[in-house]
Amino acid sequence: NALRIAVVGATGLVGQKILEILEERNTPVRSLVALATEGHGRFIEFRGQQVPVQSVDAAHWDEIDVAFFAATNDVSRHYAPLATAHGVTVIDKSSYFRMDPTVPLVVPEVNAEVIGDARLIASPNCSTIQMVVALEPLRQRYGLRRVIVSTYQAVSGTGREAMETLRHEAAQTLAQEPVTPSTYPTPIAFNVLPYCDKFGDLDYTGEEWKLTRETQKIFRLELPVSATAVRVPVAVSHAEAVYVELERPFEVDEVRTLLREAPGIRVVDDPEHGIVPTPLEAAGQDLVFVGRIRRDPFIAQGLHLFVVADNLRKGAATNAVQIVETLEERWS
Ligand code: 2RA
Repeated sequence: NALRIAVVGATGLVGQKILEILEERNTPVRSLVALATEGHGRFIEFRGQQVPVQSVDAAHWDEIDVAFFAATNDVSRHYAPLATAHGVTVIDKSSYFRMDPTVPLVVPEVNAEVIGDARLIASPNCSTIQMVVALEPLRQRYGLRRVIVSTYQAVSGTGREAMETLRHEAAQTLAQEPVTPSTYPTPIAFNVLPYCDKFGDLDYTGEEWKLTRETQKIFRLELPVSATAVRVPVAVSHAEAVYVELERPFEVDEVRTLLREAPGIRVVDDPEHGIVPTPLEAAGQDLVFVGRIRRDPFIAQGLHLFVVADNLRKGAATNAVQIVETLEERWS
C-alpha cells in the first residue's frame, strides 16, 4: 500500500533531505507532490523524475495520504490543520505544534507508542532528538535526575544562506580581507556565537527552552534540563556536551555496553586513540554518535557524554521518515 506523499517546503534544506531519504530507504511512494509557498513553477528531482513544485495553496489534500511539513511555523500553522481536515497524516518539523498537548512529539526510538491514531505528529528540534536518543537507554536503566547540556550547533540549522555565509566569511578571513558578517551579528567563521535563536524567559533562548520543554514532554518527566545553545563554524551536524545525573548507581563500562546495544546509537569511545564522535564523521549518517563517556569526578551519579548527529538527517528528515515508517507498520 504505497503512499501518496506531499513534501511542503520541498525546495528547502530539510525538504530536499526528506526526498533524498525517501529515495535511500525505498519508502513505498505511489505519488509525490512537491509544495512550497514560493518557488512554484520550479522542478525538483525524485527517483529520476522531474517533479514540478506547486503552490501549497493549490494542494489537493484529499489526494494525499502523508504530508511532511518542512517549512516555517506560519506555513504549518496555516496549512497543517487544513491537510488533517482532509484526512492527511501530517509529520510536522516546525516547532509550532510541538508543545500542543493534543499533538504527539515523537522520536521513534524513544516514544513511538504516543503516536496513537493522531493525524498531526510533531518531530522535535534537532538538538532535542539526538539528546533523547542518547539518554533514553539511561532513563530506562538508571532513571534521570537532571541534565545540563551545552550544544555546538552547525550553521545548517539556520539554513542554506548561513552555510554560504560560513564559506564566504572563512574565505575572507583566510584571504585576510575584512569579514562582513551577514547571517549572524558577528562573524561565525573562526568564531563561536554563545546563543542560537531569540532570547526568552530567564535570558535563555528559544533553542535552549526547546531542549528543556521538548525533552520533558518526550520523557513525560518534570526533568530539570539546563541548556546553553551555541553556534559554531561547522556546516552540518550538531554536537552536545551532555551532563546527566542518574537516579541509580552505574559502572561506566556497563553504560558503554548499554549504549552500544541501544537503537539508533553508535558508541565511538576510545579517546586515547582519537576515536571520538565528530560532526564530520556524523554528517550524512542517520545514527546518533556517542563518546567521551565518563563519570563525573565529584558527583556520585554524574555522567558525561558527547553526542553528535547530522542535524538535517536524524535531526529532522530521517526522524520524520522514521515516523512514517512506524505508521506504515501499523497501517499494513
Ligand atoms: C537551529 N535547531 O539549529 C535550530 C533550527 N533548525 O538553528
